[in-house]
This record gives sequence, structure tokens and C-alpha cells, in this order.
Amino acid sequence: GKVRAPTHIISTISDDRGEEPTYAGVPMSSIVEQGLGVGDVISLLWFKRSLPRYCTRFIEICIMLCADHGPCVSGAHNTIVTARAGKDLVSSLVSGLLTIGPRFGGAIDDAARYFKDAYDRGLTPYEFVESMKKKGIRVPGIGHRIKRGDNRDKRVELLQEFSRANFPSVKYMEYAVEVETYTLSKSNNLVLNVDGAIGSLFLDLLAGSGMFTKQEIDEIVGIGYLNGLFVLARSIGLIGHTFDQKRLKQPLYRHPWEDVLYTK
Ligand code: Q5B
Repeated sequence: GKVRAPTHIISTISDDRGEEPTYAGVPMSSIVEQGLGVGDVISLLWFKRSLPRYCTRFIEICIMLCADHGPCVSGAHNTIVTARAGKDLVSSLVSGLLTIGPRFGGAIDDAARYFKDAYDRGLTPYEFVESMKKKGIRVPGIGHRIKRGDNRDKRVELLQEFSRANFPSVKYMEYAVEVETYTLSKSNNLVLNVDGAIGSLFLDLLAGSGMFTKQEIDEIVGIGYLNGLFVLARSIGLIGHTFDQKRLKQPLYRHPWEDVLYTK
């Protein structure tokens, strides 16, 4: 038989060697002709399969709802300061993206991990939250700087409405809501936030769609795919903030002395 030189790279998601590029084996022309959207492209390139329409629509809703959250959040702030320092688009974008992490936007994977573990082990919300407290870990997906029990996050409500109407099961999200009911009894800022809503609902998508084996779900949650949704979505807003600052010809940003506590 043929002897093939060993390769240095293995790739399984896309191929541009033929007449047209393919995503997970699906030709580009078929994606366009079928009228598929960015949710389908994410399904093919991240999950290597075509997902049902309600799943791809859910992915698209996540992207739209997380695209931006105003100029005051960590990511937009960094991007604005960088753009005003005269840096280029990519520098301004990555400077914002680099703030995404466990406190800001990057709690989706951990929310999915902890909610899944607690639900699958049958922990009550009380047992779950108190065990996290004992370990000194904040519950990922819970808490917000400006959202409150009496000023809920509209994005969370929209995601819940869509999934209650379209998902076969929302057991992980309902568990997250029970956790929120308990945390809100402790403090009014401990709402289920957008990271927690996406993390718990993506578990429901993975477990309820019948498109993933248990082993695949564990791998997706273990590797941590879900922060990718926030990173991808927020890039849209961060690029917008970069253009906005350039269009407005904003000068170099310098933080006012009055807003710094100089102390020994
Ligand atoms: N406490 C988000 O905290 C924030 C607790 C908690 C138990 C918790 C905090 C947190 C987990 C990470 C998470 C995603 C840092 C947030 C996002 C996207 C965004 C952003 C935007 C957008 C806020 C006051 C007291 C303390 C804490 C306790 C707080 N959180 N206890 N579990 N999860 N959450 N991140 O307001 O006794 O006084 O010491 O880390 O899910 O990022 O819009 O801004 O789209 O851009 O700074 O929405 O909740 O409150 O740190 O002063 O805490 O509450 O231990 O108790 P804050 P702190 P004590 S969505």
C-alpha cells in the first residue's frame, strides 16, 4: 500500500482542498442554499454536527444578547481606553477580550460544570450553595454588579422564555432558578446572571436534544466550550466600541486624579 509521511497536524472540522470549502463535511454552497445561519456554522465547526433549528436559534439568541452591554463593563472599558491610545482594531479588540474571565463573562463553563455536578448528585440548592461557601468558591453564574432581585436581567428572562417554549427539557435551568431563589434569600444582588442562564441552558440543550452522548457532554463541559459563546458575541460589541472611538476622534484617555484614592 501507499506509505504516507507522518503529519504534524490533525484537523477534523473543515477542509478547503476540494472545489469548495466544507465545514464538518457540509459544503459552503449547501450552507448558503439551505439558508442556514451563524448558529448552524457554530454547530458544524464547534460540535461537528448539524443541530436542530431550535438549538441553532438558541445559539444565535445567545450571540445577539451578549454582543454588547454598554461602555462601562470591563471589556468595553479596556477596548475604549486602548482605541483612545491610538492602537489598531485588533489590539483594541484583544485588550477587551482579555478581561473575559471568571468574574466577567467567562463564568459560563464553570456555571455549567458546577450546576451539572450539583444537579446530577441530587444536591438541594441549600446543600450546593453552602458547600461552595465552605470551599470559599463563589457560585459561578450567580451575582451581578447592577442587576438585582427587583431589577432582573432581561437577557436571562428572554433566554428562559425561549427555552421553556422550545426545549424538550429545562431541568438544569430550573435547578439554577432554585439556586437563585436560595441565593436571593441571602442577598438581593445574587441573581442568576447571563453566564449562569447560558451555562445551565446549554446543559439542557446538550442533554435534551438527543444529539450528544453522555460521554460527549462530559467532554464538552470538561474542555469548556461555552465561554466561547461570550467571547464570540462580545467581539461584535468590542469591535463596535473601537469604531465608535475612532469615529468620535477621542483623545488619549487619562483617569482623573480625583477618582483615585492615594494612600500609604
Ligand atoms: N457574592 C459578578 O459581584 C460578581 C457571589 C457571592 C456567592 C456568588 C460576583 C461574582 C460569579 C461570577 C459570575 C458573571 C463579580 C457575571 C457578566 C457579563 C455582564 C457584566 C456586566 C455583561 C459581582 C458582595 C457579596 C460578598 C460576596 C457575595 C457575590 N457573588 N457569594 N456566590 N456568585 N459572581 N460572573 O457586585 O459576605 O460581603 O463577602 O463573582 O457569574 O460578567 O454587565 O457588568 O454582559 O457585560 O462585585 O453582564 O457576583 O459583589 O464582590 O462586592 O460581593 O456577595 O462574597 O459577600 P459584586 P462583591 P460578603 S455576568
